[in-house]
Amino acid sequence: MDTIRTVSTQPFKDQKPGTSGLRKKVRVFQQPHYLENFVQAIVNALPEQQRRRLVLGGDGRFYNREAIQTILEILVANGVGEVLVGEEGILSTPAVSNLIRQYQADGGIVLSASHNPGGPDEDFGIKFNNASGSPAPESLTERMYQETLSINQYKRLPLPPLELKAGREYRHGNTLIRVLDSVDDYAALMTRLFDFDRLQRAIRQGKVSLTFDAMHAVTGPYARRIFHDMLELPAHLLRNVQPLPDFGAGHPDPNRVHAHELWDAMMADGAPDLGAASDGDGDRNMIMGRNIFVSPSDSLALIAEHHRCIPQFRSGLAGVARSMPTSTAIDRVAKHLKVPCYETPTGWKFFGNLLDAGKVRLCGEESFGTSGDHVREKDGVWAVLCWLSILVDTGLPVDELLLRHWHAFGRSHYCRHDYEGLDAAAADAVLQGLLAQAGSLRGTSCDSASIATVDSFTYEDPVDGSVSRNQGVRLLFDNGSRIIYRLSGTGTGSATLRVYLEQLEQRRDKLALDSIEHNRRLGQFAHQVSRIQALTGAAEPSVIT
Ligand code: G16
Repeated sequence: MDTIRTVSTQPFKDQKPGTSGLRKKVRVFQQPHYLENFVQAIVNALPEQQRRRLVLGGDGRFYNREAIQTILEILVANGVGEVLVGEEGILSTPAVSNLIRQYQADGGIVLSASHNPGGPDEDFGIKFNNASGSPAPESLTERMYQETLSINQYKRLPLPPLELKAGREYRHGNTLIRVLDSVDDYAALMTRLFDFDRLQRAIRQGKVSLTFDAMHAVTGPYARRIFHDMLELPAHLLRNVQPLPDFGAGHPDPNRVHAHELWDAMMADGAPDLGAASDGDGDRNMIMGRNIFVSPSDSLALIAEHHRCIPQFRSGLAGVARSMPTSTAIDRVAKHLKVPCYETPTGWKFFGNLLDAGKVRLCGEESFGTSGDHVREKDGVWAVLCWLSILVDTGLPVDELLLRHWHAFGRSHYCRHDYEGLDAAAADAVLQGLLAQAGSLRGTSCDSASIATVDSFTYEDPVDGSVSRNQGVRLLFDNGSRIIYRLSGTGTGSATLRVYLEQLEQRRDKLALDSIEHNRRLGQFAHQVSRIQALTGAAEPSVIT
């Protein structure tokens, strides 16, 4: 039996977590000491009494298995009391969040680069979730980052390769390692939140049909268990449910570009009532109806509007929350429901305190994330079950639900222009330039609307009072339209500037228009006033969604 080794190391200067943990190319993580340093920094940042029990799992992408073994060796060497690890090292992000809460762990380590591609030349990531199952707040990620800057040693106990089969237990040093089935606890949680008997009956009787695309990512086994085994959805309606380390050479990002197989199926004759896809680690979701795409912002608003169809929310929504760039559709529903709607910066971690304090029960983001107060992560499979419940309860098809919603609340025509592959300093100059010319921008018009406010979004957490500045530059128009500029915090290479466009439409004949087309002029205006081309060289957005 080996003894604990103390390994000398040197800091890496680039281990500052972004929107959602540390994301880098696999080859960066494979450098000697790189992963080890970061894991030791996580441990160092945790007070002694919070090293009692941790959850560990990842989305199964390339390098997941090796990283799990390394992390276990470091956690054992540091005397962590117990580690609950998913079978074969696999857990979806919402499943990790659930296990942390269910087993009252002190936190968890999640391995994923989410919707980014996987493979030896692609992306990997690691993040820490706290005892409530929420991505670590900025105060904690900053502590971890500071640890990475001064680290000079880490501890490691070399272990034989551990067979990670559910039910196995290992005791090494002072640590008990328990291997859990990746799906069991999560599936059990879903049965407590939804009426499975009713959903199953509706599927069996052909009252509702669903096709789900797991994009060769982590939700494959979750979808098989929940949609097929439990809800009896025919197997052929589940697509790409075999998880693969490179996601089948695909890009596990559930949107109209990367989930085109699902998109085409839903736009074809005879499509099922509901189509859905999830991402690499199972926290994002895309929702479609027959011949129609539901924007994530609208999906959030409709779940709020129909929350009584969802057993989890039958007792009411205390409040709701959205990230700042997400459309204001949910604000109008919240007003109608007479519950508060909070506006947070981008990043699921900002919802944690609101959920913990019981101020909100439903949250969502434009970046295909939705979830409730059952976990502290966004939750793809859960969102699909919400939509299934709404369809079964209302008996209405998705397009009709959307139309009725827009008639009642107006429609936020919403889209996002991404400028990828930019130089980071040039991209930042776009934001600084907008703020510098705030005075002259005020009063400038695009069509009949003029800019009323130009500011940089600052968030003060209503629970702990912490303040987060520079969370995006906003151009707010006098008719409610918005242009938001923000730099992505999840990339692993060059900078991406995101420009979010929103126009509220109340005129009935304009409700069903294509949002991308409808926002074209606003997009051109956003491009010109920010001098993107002059500052970055980008003549047009690289992706429009
Ligand atoms: C992560 C966060 C989300 C956030 C998104 C934004 O998503 O978990 O809360 O909305 O990043 O990404 P960006 O900074 O690139 O705009 P995920 O699914 O990548 O973990």
